[in-house]
Parts: sequence; C-alpha cells; structure tokens
Amino acid sequence: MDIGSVELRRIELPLVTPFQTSFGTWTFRDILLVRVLATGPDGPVEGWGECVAGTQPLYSSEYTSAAEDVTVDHLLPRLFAARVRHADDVAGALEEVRGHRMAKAAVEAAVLDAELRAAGRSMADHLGATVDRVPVGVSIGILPTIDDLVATAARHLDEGYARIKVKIKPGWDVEPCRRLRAELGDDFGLQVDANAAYGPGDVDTLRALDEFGLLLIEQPYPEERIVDNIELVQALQTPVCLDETIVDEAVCDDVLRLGAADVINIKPGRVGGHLAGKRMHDACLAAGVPVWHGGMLETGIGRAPNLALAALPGFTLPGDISAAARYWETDVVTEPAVLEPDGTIRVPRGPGIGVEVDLDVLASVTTTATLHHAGFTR
Ligand code: NPG
Repeated sequence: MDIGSVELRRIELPLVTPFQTSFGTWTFRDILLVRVLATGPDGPVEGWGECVAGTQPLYSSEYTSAAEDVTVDHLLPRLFAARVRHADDVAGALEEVRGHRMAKAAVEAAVLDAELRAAGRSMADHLGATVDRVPVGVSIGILPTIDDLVATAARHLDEGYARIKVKIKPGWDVEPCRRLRAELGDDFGLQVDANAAYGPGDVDTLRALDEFGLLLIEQPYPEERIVDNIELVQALQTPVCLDETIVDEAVCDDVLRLGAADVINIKPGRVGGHLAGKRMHDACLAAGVPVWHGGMLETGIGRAPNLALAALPGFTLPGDISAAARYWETDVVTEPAVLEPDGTIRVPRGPGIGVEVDLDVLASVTTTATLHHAGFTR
C-alpha cells in the first residue's frame, strides 16, 4: 500500500445530552479525523482514524487543536519521509516525537483501516477477536440531582445496558451510590469514575463506597500518584482501576509489577493506538489482571475499531462503548452501533474498521478540512 495523501478533517457534533465529569461539562465534540488516501494492490483505498482528544486539555494534556498541529507539523512529515506502508511501522516512524499519543493513535488507526481494507480483512480478525458481540455499559455524567441520576440509570438498565458507570467527585459520591442501590437494587453492575478528583486525604470517603458492591472505582487519584494508588489498593475492598495513569505500555508494566491496580482500563487513544492496546491486553491477560475498554465519546469511526479490540478474551468487564443513540442524533457512519436486547453490541466484521463513513453527514458537520500530500515532503 502506497500512501499518497492524508486529509485532516475537524468536525463538530452536538451530544444528545450534556455530559459532566469532575473536570468539566461536554455539550458537543470537536473531533479531529484522519483520512489516509492510498493505493493498494487493487487500486485506490482509504482509511479512517478518529482522534479522541477533547477541545480543552482537561482529561489529559492533549487537546484537539494541538493534535491537529502536531499531526501537520511533526507526524505526517515523518510518516511520509519513512514511506510507511504498513500500520505496524507507524509507531516506529513517529517514535521520536514525544507524547501526543492520541494524535499518533489516530494516524495509526487510519493507516491500519486502509491497509486492512486493501487486504479485505477485518480489524476484529486482525486483532484476534474471539467473540462476535461484546457486553457494554453506559457512563452517566454528574447530574443536577440524585433523582435525575436514579431515573437515568433506571432508563439505561431498561434499555438493556449490562452495567452502569457513574461519574463521581467530592460531594457527589457516597449518596448517589447509596440511592442507586436502595432504589434499583443490588443485581446490576455498578462502577464509579473519579477522573482523578481525589487524593490520599480522601481514603475514608473512598472506603465508604465499599458497602455498595461496586465492580470497581476508576482513577481516584491524579495520573502520577502511583505509590498512593498502591496504598489505596490495599485500603479498599472495591477493586481499584487505573485509566489516566496508564499512558503507555511501560507504565502499564510498572503498574502490573507494583500491584498498583486491580483492573486496567484500555483506551487505544490514550496509549498510542489499537496495536499498543492489544499488546497491553496481552500483558494484562498474562498477569491475570482484568481489563475493560474505555470510551471517549467517539463517533462510529472511533467506536468500530474499539469494538474489535474489546472482543479480545481479556476484556472481561463491559466496556464504555454505548450505542450511537446514547451520544448522537445522527452518527457519521452508515450503520451506527445499536444495543442488542442482551446488553451487547455487534463487532463489525467487514473489511477494515467494518463501517462506512457517511460522507454527506460528515460534510454537514465539517468545520475545516486540509489535504497533505506525501510528495511534497519526500
Ligand atoms: O461512553 O464514550 C463514552 C464515555 C465514557 O465516561 C466516559 N469517558 O473519563 O473515561 C472517561 C470519560 C471521558 C469522556 C473522558 C470524554 C474524556 C473525554
């Protein structure tokens, strides 16, 4: 496969309902898409990747404009100069650029999609998916009242979701969980996500969550607090999961060796791509540490390869991969993901990411598009 050019497209898509976390409220997504235009053995082929960075650097240091900037000035010139033909070679070609894993992941995803489409092979087969459907949960943001939270969770359980994840922050933690268990019962999977909003002084509050039989508590402390996290793992009955901390395979390896987490969240965007995500899954499986697939409010372009990765055997907990309707009025792919009655979503099995981009919908939400030719930098 010969990469001729890469289009970078910014789209703006309103969320069906605002999503509030401990670090801010999202009412729309401002997304960078990468479209690789290549020539395969049978002619032209293209591939798509979605960058999960948000508009502002609040979840991590990455943000959409920085991702676009680094891609134009530093990633694409290296991709073109190295004459990359296979997705396996993308990470190496971009390695000397430090960080910017969300931008790198989007470039790799687009190359991988194009390469697999050219070969007529699905992402699911390529990554080693072992199931055709994956159990999925829904993530509920911080809401104005606990009554709103209980009603929203009840609606999602009725829709069939396999578990509920609740965003927490100091002052919105123990009581919301108590009311959810009191009103909706104990026989559904419940987990909480702090997005780094607590510190070691909050251990008593976090221990108070033990009584609710949570599947896990996700990222209680800031990204860098690995030693504090080891102590927390020992202090809580609730399994402690790390998300933001796990920025790459090396950190994941340290966390596994140190026993700094009971569970690992894998987001391909956060760790530099689906190929790194697969290797991380393999390492966790070998270490006997369960993993689950995170979500970053992706469109269908980002969710399709995530479903493929989440179909690997180590993903034993439901992923944050909800149906398209939970996020968007109109998704940008022709077959938006739907929830099956048993709380699962089908893993796409067509070539590449297995879904087609709806170019008309995409055009209607595009804010900018730029084309970058390989020839100009060779
Ligand atoms: O279903 O995609 C989804 C959202 C899942 O809660 C979710 N994601 O911290 O994991 C997170 C959170 C998030 C969303 C983080 C958007 C950053 C941006």
